[in-house]
Amino acid sequence: MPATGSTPATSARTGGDTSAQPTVTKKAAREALDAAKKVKRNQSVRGARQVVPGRHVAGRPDATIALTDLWNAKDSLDGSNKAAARELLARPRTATQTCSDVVCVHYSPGKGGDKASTTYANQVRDVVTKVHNIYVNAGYRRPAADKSVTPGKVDIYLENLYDEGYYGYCAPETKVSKTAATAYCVLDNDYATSEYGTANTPTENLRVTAAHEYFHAVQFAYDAGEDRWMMESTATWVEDEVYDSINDNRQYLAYGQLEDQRKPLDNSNVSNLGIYGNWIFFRYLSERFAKKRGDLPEVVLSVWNRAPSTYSTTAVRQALAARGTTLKLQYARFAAANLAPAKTYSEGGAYYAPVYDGRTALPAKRQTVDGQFTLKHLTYASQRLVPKKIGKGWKLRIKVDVARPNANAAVVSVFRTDGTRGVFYLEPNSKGIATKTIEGFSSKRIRKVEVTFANASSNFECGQGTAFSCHGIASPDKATHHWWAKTYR
Ligand SMILES: [Ca+2]
Ligand SMILES: [Ca+2]
Ligand SMILES: [Ca+2]
Repeated sequence: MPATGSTPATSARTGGDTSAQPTVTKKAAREALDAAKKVKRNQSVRGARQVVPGRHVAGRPDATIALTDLWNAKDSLDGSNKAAARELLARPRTATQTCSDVVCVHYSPGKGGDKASTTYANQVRDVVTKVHNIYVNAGYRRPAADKSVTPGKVDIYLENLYDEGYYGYCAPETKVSKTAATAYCVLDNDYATSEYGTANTPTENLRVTAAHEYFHAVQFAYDAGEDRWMMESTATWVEDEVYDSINDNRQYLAYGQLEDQRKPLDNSNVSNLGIYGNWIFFRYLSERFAKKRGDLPEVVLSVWNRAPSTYSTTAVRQALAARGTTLKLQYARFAAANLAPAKTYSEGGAYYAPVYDGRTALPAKRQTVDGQFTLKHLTYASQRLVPKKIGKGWKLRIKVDVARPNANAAVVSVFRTDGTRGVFYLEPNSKGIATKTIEGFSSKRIRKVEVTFANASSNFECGQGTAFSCHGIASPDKATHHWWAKTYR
């Protein structure tokens, strides 16, 4: 145990206030400083390194995350380290500004280096103003504006960010409540195709970056210390809500639970691109609970409204409870949805092909096969059962033993050869047992049956130094589920 570390192990079960930031240890604070230095001083990008499409460079920490971590840790640094943190968190210096009624764009006019054209600065002002208005009209808090530079307006700086390897970032600046902070943002001075490639036009890169980064500025007005996975996945989610036709966020799907369902949804490790890829979870909720406020689905707002008083997973759970449902049910249905993205998501035809964990072919004979999955919190797994040359008159009986059924669930999906699909959410008894019989289990009629288990455990012992919700340990975490499949007639 670190000598200076205090661990407020607040259990979510108590319903207590779990928003208070754990005191950052000196060691963790120095690590945050080193990470931020690495991020801000990388000068080797140009010519030597490709900037991948997206808001970060692959394999390096995201600038917003690194600076937010440093901001949260800065009070635990001393002496020269504190001064270094201040410098890293400082705003860029620019010559002039152009303002709308809500934001100011600061830039140095001209060409070359960090300079930007006045035409481009005006375009940035208009794009960010539009994004700001979409968020505010959708019910979100305005980013907390500073009181000094341009009182009441949010400041955006233009620099040649490509030199640092980024598309953009926002940094928290001044604490305005127990959890909220003001913010300023930095965007590239031109998004030139010679720097960022031709996958998107410069305007498209500006738009999705502004939507993503400005959402971080909004988030800081709720809780600048919120769990990273929720910060990044909702910021990546919102890109496609604001600019539906750019679709840049699809590139991250391979890293989220659509493809990697055994890595917990709330894994906030910065080297894990799943923090972006799990935007698919919020997309699922947005399509399932489609009610909009302004131009955006209200369910994600409902989650962020709860962020100041609790941590990510509990905020999601509470937002779903307010909709008369449970995280357990929705997480299990999300798991089943991901087996058939083209059938469940409005843009699912363009997503990745679904994956499964086990496949068993069942020939035409009386038999019982079985298996088990051990799942960590907020993960799922699926067993595929395929009829092999089975004619008429056969049935399939599935039995499951769901461990800890208060937080774990099983879903059976029947994929028919006519392209239709039946999804059956099983209701286990007090011992966790449930069954489902599929009549007419023939090769002609059934393409496959998927038995999916989901572990929606979402209680945490906070402040344990992990990369999960509230830096905590899920309690309970692992659950082992069994399944049996019997063919008979
Ligand atoms: Ca540039
Ligand atoms: Ca889209
Ligand atoms: Ca929080």
